[in-house]
Amino acid sequence: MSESNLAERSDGRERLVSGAKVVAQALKTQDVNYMFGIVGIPVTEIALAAQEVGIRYIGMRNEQAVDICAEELGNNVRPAVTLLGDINAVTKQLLEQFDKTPWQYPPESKWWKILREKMKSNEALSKELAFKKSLPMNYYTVFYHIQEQLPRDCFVVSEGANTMDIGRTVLQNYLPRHRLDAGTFGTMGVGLGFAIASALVAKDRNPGQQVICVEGDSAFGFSGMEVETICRYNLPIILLVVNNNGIYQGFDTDTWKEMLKFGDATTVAPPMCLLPHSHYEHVMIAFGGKGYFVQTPEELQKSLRQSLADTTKPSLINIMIEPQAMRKAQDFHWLTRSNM
Ligand SMILES: Cc1ncc(C[n+]2csc(CCOP(=O)(O)OP(=O)(O)O)c2C)c(N)n1
Ligand SMILES: [Mg+2]
Repeated sequence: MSESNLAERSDGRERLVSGAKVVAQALKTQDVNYMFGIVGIPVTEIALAAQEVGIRYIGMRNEQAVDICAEELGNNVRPAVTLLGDINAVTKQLLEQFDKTPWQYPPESKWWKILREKMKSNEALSKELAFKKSLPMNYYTVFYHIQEQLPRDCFVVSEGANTMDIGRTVLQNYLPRHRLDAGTFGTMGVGLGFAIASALVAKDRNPGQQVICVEGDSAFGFSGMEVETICRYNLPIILLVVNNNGIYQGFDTDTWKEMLKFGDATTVAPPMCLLPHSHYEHVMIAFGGKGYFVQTPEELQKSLRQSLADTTKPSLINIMIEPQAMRKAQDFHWLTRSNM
């Protein structure tokens, strides 16, 4: 038994305590209420110990690592100021300082003016694309119709490339800490985990608050099996898979079939192509949730309305879009094309 398993009792004698219990107790002391993981050795022990001290354990199907360390500061663009510390403590210190010396970026500044004009022209351009009647739909049409029905206080979770980037510009969130997405590093696979965490918070603190998780079809593949987790805990999350048959872009069914005449898919299929017309909604149906396959704005509106109304079950809406749909042209070429 290692030394770390020996804890001193109040009477001065030592007693044996498992490492798992020490971890669980330490987490509990830090006010950790939820633990997410995949059991195996030694996580089973830790999970059991955590449950024993009252931490709720959510068994996942995929996991990702998180790192916070000083060496990361400035390893990208050189910042003017770096802050190293616990984010809660640092934010508190900053807010205290702002209270003492209130400061606001002047609303009449040139920077604000340019920003407001840019926002206005972006909005107008996005609307123009959103109102296009052609089928299959484009990203903007899809997001416009989602935005129309989004509850103001919902959690918006998202991941993907075009799906997330364009989604960020159209889907609004009004409350702080209510948008969770793959962020600056764009690591795929985080979406369903974020959605599950949000749904648990909502369930505990604000029953009825909804979680909308917008996934690219590739992004969904990274942790799609978490749909089983969602159904196991019966979390009424609404998953929207924006399906363009690929990573950034894909082929329609006819092109895919034509392409296969030239050889095996491993040699002729572009690496960003995924199987066209995949019925991801069946993943949800397989575990007891509701699944919808939609191809038109009307079908999208109807299925989203039904999903929002039924808070007893999770649902997945598989939204087919134009496989070659792009983001609108940007001022800089490298912003228009997607980067792998
Ligand atoms: C862990 C990880 N692997 C690979 C990538 C590379 N990557 C960036 S975005 C993306 C998926 C984009 O496709 P999709 O989610 O379908 O969104 P779309 O652009 O097609 O709307 C991938 C695989 C990544 N960001 N993270
Ligand atoms: Mg895609």
